[in-house]
Amino acid sequence: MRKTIIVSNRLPVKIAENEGAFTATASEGGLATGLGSIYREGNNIWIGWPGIELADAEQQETVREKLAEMNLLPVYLTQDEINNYYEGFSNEILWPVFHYMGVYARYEQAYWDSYYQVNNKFKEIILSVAAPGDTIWIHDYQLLLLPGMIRAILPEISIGFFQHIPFPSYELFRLIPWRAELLEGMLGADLIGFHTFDDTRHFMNAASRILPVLTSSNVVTINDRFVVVDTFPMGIDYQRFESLAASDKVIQQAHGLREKFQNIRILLSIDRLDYSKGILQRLQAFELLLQTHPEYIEKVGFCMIVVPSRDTVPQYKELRDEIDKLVGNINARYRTMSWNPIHYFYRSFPIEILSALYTLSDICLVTPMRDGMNLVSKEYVASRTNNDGVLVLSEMAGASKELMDAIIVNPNNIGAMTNAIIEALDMPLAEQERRMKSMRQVVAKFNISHWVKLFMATLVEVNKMQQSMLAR
Ligand code: GDG
Repeated sequence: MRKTIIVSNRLPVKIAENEGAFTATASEGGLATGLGSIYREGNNIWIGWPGIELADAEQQETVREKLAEMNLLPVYLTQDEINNYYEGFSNEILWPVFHYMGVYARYEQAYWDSYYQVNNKFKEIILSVAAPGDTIWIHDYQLLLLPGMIRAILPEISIGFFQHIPFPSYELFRLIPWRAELLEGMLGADLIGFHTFDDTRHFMNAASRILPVLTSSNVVTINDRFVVVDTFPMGIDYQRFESLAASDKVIQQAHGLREKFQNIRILLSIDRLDYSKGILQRLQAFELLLQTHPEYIEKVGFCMIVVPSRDTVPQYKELRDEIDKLVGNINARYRTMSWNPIHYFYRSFPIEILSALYTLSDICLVTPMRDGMNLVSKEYVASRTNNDGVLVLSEMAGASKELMDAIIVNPNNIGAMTNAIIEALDMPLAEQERRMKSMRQVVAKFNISHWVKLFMATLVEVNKMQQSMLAR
């Protein structure tokens, strides 16, 4: 029987160890939910790193068996591979360059060697289960070489690749010493997907300038094969956020939190700790609001959640220190005996609390310097079941191409962000409703299952076209 193999760096699972015994719990991210309809079916499977370092072969076997029950197959990584392939090449080269922060990149040969080896390790594990006729869907920037590596062994197999982060302009991408190898790796796929039309265009441009390939609109011809490159903006599990917002538990949570913020308009932001998310600039815009519009003192509260991430990488640690300092300064300067301007949390929360915050916040500030899509913006919209609330959204987030009824800002323009917050605070209810309703329609329609179906159906179409070309 033909099967579909999903591949990503990380498996959608959390493994915990307690006195030598292991438990595996499915994680609930949007991608995991969306792809659940695929990998849980029949003999389909999801391959990736389980997020735990296990050197002991017996322990690896125990966890492998547990994961097999969930249709998951682990790729175990050593500490050295985690350091060089994941934290090194993926997060210290590809992540900054693809987010237009080229100066942060560290082009270490050891990172590249490990990236190549780990992609090859993934290939070996895929080949241990893949058979002709199967479909392989590979996700994201940690595995750019993998489509090409599989294609070299199984020339006929169907491969889709989706990149969740931006693809930068050619002028940035060309900086990477291994740019040609990366493009050749990606072009092993039959279908390559990005969140936005700009990412797609940047990829086509880079391919045509760096490789001896032919490109026309959204097709790349390489070694007599053609590869389709197209735009698939990812959605969220709209139903889940809408029904969470309407659930008793969340309503109670929101009510309890609201009582602590009486007569205060709440601004919310939720991000992973990352320099791409524009956290410092957002704080500066909020500070400018308090400085230039003191009438908002004791009238607004900024609830800022930063989820710990990569904080062993020096730049992330520095960013965290800078956030701590700036929040401390603003709070010390503007707080009163009965009011605190910023409620800053450096930790993650259960989804019910996020949902309660989405439902009770008057304004959501999503102002990344660069973001592939940004799902928080869509989750906020899906949670606004009363159709009120205002989204302030960076034009550098992929989501801004769809959520055009947000207040769109350039996150480098601090004054404009402050003005956007004022516009949001002053926005009449009827205007809020008009905008929110229209955004809710978009997020409801183009949800995660629509995204999964569209990508898979396009892959089938591309394969049919390839076969009919071969038959000619
Ligand atoms: C990459 C791209 C692209 C956050 N805090 C908590 C929590 N979250 C959840 C949110 C949301 C997710 O994490 C974050 O998604 P984003 O899209 O905002 O950002 P990245 O993690 O950087 O994701 C991005 C995405 O891939 C998909 O293609 O949109 O551009 O960078 O779902 O709700 N969840 C829980 N507790 C928290 O404290 N439970």
